[in-house]
Amino acid sequence: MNKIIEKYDNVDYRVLSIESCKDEYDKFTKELQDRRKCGLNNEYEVFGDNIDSISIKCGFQAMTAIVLFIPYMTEEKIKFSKKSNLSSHACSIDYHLIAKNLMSNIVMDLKNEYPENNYYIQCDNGPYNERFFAIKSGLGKKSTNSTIINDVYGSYGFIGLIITDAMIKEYKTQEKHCNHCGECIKKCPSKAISSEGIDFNRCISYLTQKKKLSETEEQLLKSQNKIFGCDVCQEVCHENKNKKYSNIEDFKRDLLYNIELEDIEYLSNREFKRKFSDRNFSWKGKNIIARNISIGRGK
Ligand code: B12
Repeated sequence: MNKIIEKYDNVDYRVLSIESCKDEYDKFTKELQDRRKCGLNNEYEVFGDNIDSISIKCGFQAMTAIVLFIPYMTEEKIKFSKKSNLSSHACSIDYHLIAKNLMSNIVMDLKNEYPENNYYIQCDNGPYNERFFAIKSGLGKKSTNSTIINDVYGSYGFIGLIITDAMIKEYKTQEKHCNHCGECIKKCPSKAISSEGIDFNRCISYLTQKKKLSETEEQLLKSQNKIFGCDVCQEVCHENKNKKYSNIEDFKRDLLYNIELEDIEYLSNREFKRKFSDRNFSWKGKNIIARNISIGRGK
């Protein structure tokens, strides 16, 4: 099994037995549900189903999670990050497509070795909380700003899950935490981060996606001039210094750093979605992206 994934040398990975973390996962998701009942969640959070109910939806009993760290930062992107109005996770073609492609290839290889088994892949969209598995498997450190920090690539990576009913030997490393230096707390433009963690309802990344903004939220967006996503807490993080760049070709090609109003104002929403169909921000639609550009320009 390890040989199969090691073939993909541009990613890091761990293998986790679902049984070994099921109770903790179910406890964690119960807490998510309770927060939701109190209205403390936001609309994009994963729902908080427990392992068994996810298994029922997927149609097989989850036994093993192969947890992948898929790095996306490149030398070129980091140079442009300050001048770009898209965050670095949105400059390449849509990471959902890149991750799905990569994981489908791994699953094809796994099927050759374990043909009888079932596989489910997830990157971002789906019922599982991905950071939980990344932390529990030791794939990355849990950090004050919430991002998962991988030892090799830092925090600039997507998490992918391959869930299967195959029993695969665990490969995990020690659970770790960042050193709480407090730099992300100090530098977060919206003061969303504290030693307790992050209040996502204040996070700039969330505000770039939120439908209706208050006057104060608009001011916050204006100060950053980002139209989709935010990278400040990762940019200031010491753990991201001297880390390896991504070698995945798909993250290096067709880079897009800025969208201006002139590029989109004459497009209908449908045309906007078609024009940017291979970008992860297209699902937000033209109006929200145009609104964010206008806010950045001071209207
Ligand atoms: C919704 C969402 C958002 C929302 C946040 C809303 C929220 N409340 O989380 C918004 C739009 C703000 C957002 C922003 C970003 N996101 Co986002 N997001 C998600 C999504 C779809 C669900 C997250 C969720 O349910 N959160 C609920 C909270 C409670 O959990 P969490 O923060 O994900 O993870 C924590 C718990 O696991 C927790 N925990 C709590 N109790 C316990 C108990 C135990 C035992 C353990 C082990 C852990 C644990 O520790 C984790 C870290 O704090 C995930 C993908 C997924 N399906 O999981 C991507 C995901 C978390 N996002 C991702 C990314 C890349 C981003 C951005 C960097 C994008 C950008 N540049 O703007 C920012 C980062 C902001 C930040 N500082 O974290 C990546 C993270 C990769 C990484 N290296 O960490 C993910 C995993 C997507 C992916 N497939 O790669 N995101």
